[in-house]
Order: sequence, then C-alpha cells, then structure tokens
Amino acid sequence: MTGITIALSKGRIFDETLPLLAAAGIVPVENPETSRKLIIGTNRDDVRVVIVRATDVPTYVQYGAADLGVAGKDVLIEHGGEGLYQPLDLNIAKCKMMVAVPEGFDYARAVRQGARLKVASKYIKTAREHFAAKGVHVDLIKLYGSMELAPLAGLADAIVDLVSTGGTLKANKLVAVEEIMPISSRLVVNQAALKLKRETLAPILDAFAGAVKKD
Ligand code: PRT
Ligand code: MG
Repeated sequence: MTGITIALSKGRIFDETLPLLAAAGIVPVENPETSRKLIIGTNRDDVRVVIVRATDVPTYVQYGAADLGVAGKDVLIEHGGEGLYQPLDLNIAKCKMMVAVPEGFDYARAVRQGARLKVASKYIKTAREHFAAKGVHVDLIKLYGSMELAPLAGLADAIVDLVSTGGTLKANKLVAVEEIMPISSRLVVNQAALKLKRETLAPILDAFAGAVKKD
C-alpha cells in the first residue's frame, strides 16, 4: 500500500492533533466521538486515520499497521520504543507524572526512614526507574486504571499517576508529593515506512514540525 495510515486515540490526543493534521492539509471526515468507526477517512484519498487505545498506538506503528501515530511520553516509556522513530515532541496533551499519597501521609519521612512503600500504578517501568534512582525500596502493584482508589482502599501507600489540573487527586483526598517528569505527546513513525514512504511522509512531518506550538 502506498497510502499513509495514522494511529490516534480518541479524546485529547485526537482533538489536539487535529490542528497539526490541518497544517499538513489533512482533515478527517468524521469525529471518533460521534462515529463508531475505527477507520476514518480524510480529505486525502491516500491518508486514513485508525482509532486505537492510547497504549496501543506504539504497537500499531512498531509493526507497521500504522505508518505514524501520536502517543504520550508516558505510553512510550512503558512500550519501550522498539521500531519507532520519534522525531518530534508535539507539545500537546501535557501533564505531569507524579507520586501522590493520601493527605496526612508523611511521604518525606517514610522515605527518610527507609520504609518499604507499596506503590500502585499503570506505569510500572517509570515507577521502578524513579524509585530505584532515589534508592527507595518499593513493592509495585500493577493497575490498569482508577489508581486514585488504591490508597483509599488500602491497596497501596502511594500511586504514580498523571496529573493535569489536580482535580482528580483532590476529589480523592490525595496530594502530589513528587514530580517524576513532565509529559507531552510525541509523533512516532515506523522506521521502515520512513524509508519506503519518504516522499509522502516527509512533507507531513515537516508540516507537523512547523505547526508545533512552543511554550
Ligand atoms: O482513558 P483511556 O483508559 O481510554 O486511555 P488513556 O487514559 O490511556 O487515554 P487518554 O486519552 O485519557 O490519555 C492519552 C494521553 O493523554 C496519555 O497517555 C497522556 O500522555 C495524556 N494526558 C494528559 C493524560 C492527562 N493529561 C490526564 N490528566 N492522560 C490521563 N490523564 C488522567 C490521569 O491519569 C488522571 O486519572 O486524568 C486524571 C487526572 O486529571 P486531573 O486534571 O484531574 O489532574
Ligand atoms: Mg484516560
């Protein structure tokens, strides 16, 4: 196939990628929020968008089922990035990877005293590397969602999760105690496609690069 397939997740990544696509002259003909279609055509006959879970974007691109995609740094770290060329930080879907604990839990003291902490997260690799670098012993508990519940239900002492407004933490009586890293979404490109479809891909990559908003 000579056409281009772009993998996106619906929600904030789809919404925030639209202006970048527009800069490349690409306009999806449907909105995944209202359409149930997983393959969405665009104004260009040679470009289509596939709608996948945010965590599956790197996998589609790695195996060449999509030529390019947009994925959060959080997702890319957990995936590992094999087979992916990551040419651009798109500076969209921004948030922070944080350690959070229940209000009233003295995290700094627990760390100072060398306590062994139970930490629940969807981001096991990120969490493992963070605490290993600090020399803090942790038991990591893998969850797939609703991390905020874990400390309230007694499953964990702390969580590692993404925070943007802080509203979710606050609503669950949790406080952020440590920033692990700032997060934004990246453009990911299949390494083979970059060579084989260079003529079609290069102008799209250039348009994205030109449309990225700096802080
Ligand atoms: O939602 P779903 O389970 O389908 O998948 P997903 O959560 O992987 O996808 P989506 O679309 O929610 O997130 C896609 C990407 O957006 C993530 O991989 C991040 O890179 C980025 N992003 C930016 C965020 C947030 N901000 C964010 N706030 N992803 C998730 N959140 C969640 C966070 O996990 C927490 O539950 O929002 C909640 C906190 O938000 P505040 O505003 O209350 O702090
Ligand atoms: Mg989500």
